[in-house]
Amino acid sequence: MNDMTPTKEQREAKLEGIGCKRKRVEDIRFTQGKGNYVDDIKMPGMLHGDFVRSQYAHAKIKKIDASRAKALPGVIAVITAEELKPLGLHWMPTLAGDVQAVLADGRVSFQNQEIAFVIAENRYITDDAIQLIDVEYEELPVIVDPFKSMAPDAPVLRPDLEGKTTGAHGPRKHHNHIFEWTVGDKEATDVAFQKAEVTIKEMISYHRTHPSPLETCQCLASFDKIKGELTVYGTFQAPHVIRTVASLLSKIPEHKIHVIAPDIGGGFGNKVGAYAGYICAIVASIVTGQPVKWVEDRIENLSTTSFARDYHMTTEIAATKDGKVTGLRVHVLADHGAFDSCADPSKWPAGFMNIVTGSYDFPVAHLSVDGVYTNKAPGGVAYRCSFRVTEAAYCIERAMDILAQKLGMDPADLRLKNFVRREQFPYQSALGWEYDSGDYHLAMQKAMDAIGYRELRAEQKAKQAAFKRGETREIMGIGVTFFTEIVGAGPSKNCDILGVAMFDSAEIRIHPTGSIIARMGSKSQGQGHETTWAQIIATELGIPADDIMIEEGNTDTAPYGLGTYGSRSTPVAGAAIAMAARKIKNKAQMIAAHLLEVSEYDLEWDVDGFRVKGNPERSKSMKEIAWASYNSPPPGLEPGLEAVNYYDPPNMTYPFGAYFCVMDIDVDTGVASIRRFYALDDCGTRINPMIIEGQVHGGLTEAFAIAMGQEIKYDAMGNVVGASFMDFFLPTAVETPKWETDFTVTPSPHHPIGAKGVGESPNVGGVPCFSNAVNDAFQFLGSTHIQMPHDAWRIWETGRKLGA
Ligand code: PCD
Repeated sequence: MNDMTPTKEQREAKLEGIGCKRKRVEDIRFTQGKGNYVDDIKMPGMLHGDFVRSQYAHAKIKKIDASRAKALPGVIAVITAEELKPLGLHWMPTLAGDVQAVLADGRVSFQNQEIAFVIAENRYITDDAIQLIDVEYEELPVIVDPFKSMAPDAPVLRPDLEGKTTGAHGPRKHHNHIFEWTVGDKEATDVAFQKAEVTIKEMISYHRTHPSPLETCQCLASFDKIKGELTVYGTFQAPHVIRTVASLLSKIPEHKIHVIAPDIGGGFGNKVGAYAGYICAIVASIVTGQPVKWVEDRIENLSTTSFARDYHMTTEIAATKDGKVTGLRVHVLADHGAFDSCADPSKWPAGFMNIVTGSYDFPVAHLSVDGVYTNKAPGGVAYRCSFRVTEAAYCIERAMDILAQKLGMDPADLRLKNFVRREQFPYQSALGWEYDSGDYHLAMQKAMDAIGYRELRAEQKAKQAAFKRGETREIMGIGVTFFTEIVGAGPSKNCDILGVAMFDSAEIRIHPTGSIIARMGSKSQGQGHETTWAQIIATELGIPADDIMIEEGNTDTAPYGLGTYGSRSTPVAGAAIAMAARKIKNKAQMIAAHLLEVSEYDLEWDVDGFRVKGNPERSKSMKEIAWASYNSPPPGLEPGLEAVNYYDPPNMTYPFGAYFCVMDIDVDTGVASIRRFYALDDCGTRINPMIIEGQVHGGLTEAFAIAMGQEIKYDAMGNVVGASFMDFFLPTAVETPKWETDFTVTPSPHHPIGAKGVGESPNVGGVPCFSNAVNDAFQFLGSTHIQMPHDAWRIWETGRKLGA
């Protein structure tokens, strides 16, 4: 060794492995407009398809006359339910065990429902042809209010289910009822409420909203009649699942279907499900023998392909006078729209809503959820959330504030008093989950110190007094939130999609010169997997991240995976990478031992290779081992250096965080300004701190949008109002507050590198934090709960109602 010999730290730094703020490698193409999205793909002879959609929310279809459209030059075909019937494709199964009309079968049940698919030479002709199709309707009574859906005389919204007293998730109580799902100990919870010194009860609604990725949902289907092979490019968060579903529905053997998800411009849960557009494009390509592209526009996206939330949560907490929680009871009325096409693991009709006990040590709890049909778009996607976790977090975090108010206690102190304590982990929750790890008190204390919590409360008190004296028209809110998430679906015993267990996978192949290609079952929509997955391999195998190429999204080459949503990639696919790398490392150790002529047990790992214990001068780097694996493997050992791992996680991971929002509200204009927003996240081992920060910024911006304005509304006739960016609140750089981020690190004990997911956390924790800030501001004027979204109009109205 001499001065030129790099130190261990220098060698480690060169790898750009776990913990490094490595710049995002994919951004080189994204920032130069060189990404390759579905709509960039053009094929010879490609046709375009688009939908005729319903003007009405509920109507019988008496007649569809496409003759004028078919006469238009350039129009190739018009497909309606009648054409799909002989193929058995006019209805499709949903992920939630229901069925959904692909094209309206004699009736429409929500506005903008797909009625006919027009195929033409280009998009312009398709759009002109749509105008020429005459649909004759007979209007039917409409239900938009889920609370009216189960009235005895409510119109039947699903005649196809008439007389069916059981659905996919058990008995149905009414013709518009979908399922009832209950968890927890009802009797013990009732007893806790009977004995309670203090109780609260509030109906907490989480309004209907919708993800809004930059790129809408789209696909390009191409059927090769000679080979009998189907190729589908699409904006798929779960490409393999799409391949399996396409094979089951079309009867085309799965090996003859090639599903490719190229670059994706944001997913946010919107691109998990299977939509009518995919089926129609595939059928159209089979029928015409030409490639057919379908691209949604913005209004179609916001009004049809999968809403989120629409949960109405009647929430009760039982507690002692000094603020110890003793029971939680929640009933949810879930508005699923016209079909139950929630994208949840099969056994979970309300997703992971039973994480609703949150970060608190509730001895008993009970949750019941009733799903109902209405005349709204179907969906129920996890918009930046792990299957209803954000609803659960909103519910408990609002309710804890309401309890604090009733007890006259500080909301942060109430939380500190009821947190699951560090020594209780792994913690068994009253509703059945085993939280893997956490240190809530540490995180909360760090956050309170950082924001200067007690001083802020003093300032707020002074402001309130000044307001009451009429000296100011500004009030101040402090939003406090402490959330626990559940991400990484999921152990196969708990979670499957249409019978496919929710594991994930990685395949790593080292080339002779020591560079790597790794292929994954996950699929980035912007998260930065090409950057971070390489970092995990770099640390595990001692090969620089820059020498590692990550490939996702091509079902012909990638190992089978369940895709990317519910922040599951790091907990599941991320674990598969580490495990595959460790298989390779074991083999590499055998090769190194052979090359160094020592026993494997005499070797130790040192950053980027193996050394002989006690004789550090003798070593073999991974690069040398890679070369040797191809030309001089030990006798009896097969050449090459590669491995595949399918990882079935033993448990989910439970990231958590403490969020604080300081908000100033002008009661005369209803304008709320965010003075500070502080987010502390704990996602265990941090792979790339810069990417995590970006994830938190993005998620907080979406949380801000949802809490402060974003909403999909319907009028009494079932017209969807606000499904365009004119009305749907999408914050730009102008509205977006400045974010302060922070962290603690509590590794997951069961994950190979100790990492938990993080992508959704800021949305899960952010929404209640903004809402708690608004509510906190108005509390001193006698308000207990104000429904979201908190746009300026509603805030102004609240002030007026309270006589401010
Ligand atoms: N990380 C790190 N570390 C840790 C964790 C994590 O570093 N510890 C990172 C990773 O690697 C990546 C990210 O971060 O890169 C994320 O992750 P996660 O959490 O695992 O997740 P994922 O699975 O990957 O993804 C998913 C998510 C979701 S779910 C959503 S909505 C969203 C988020 O993601 N989306 C998006 N984010 C994002 N971003 C972007 N850019 N875009 C998009 O789209 Mo769902 O359910 O679907 O609703």
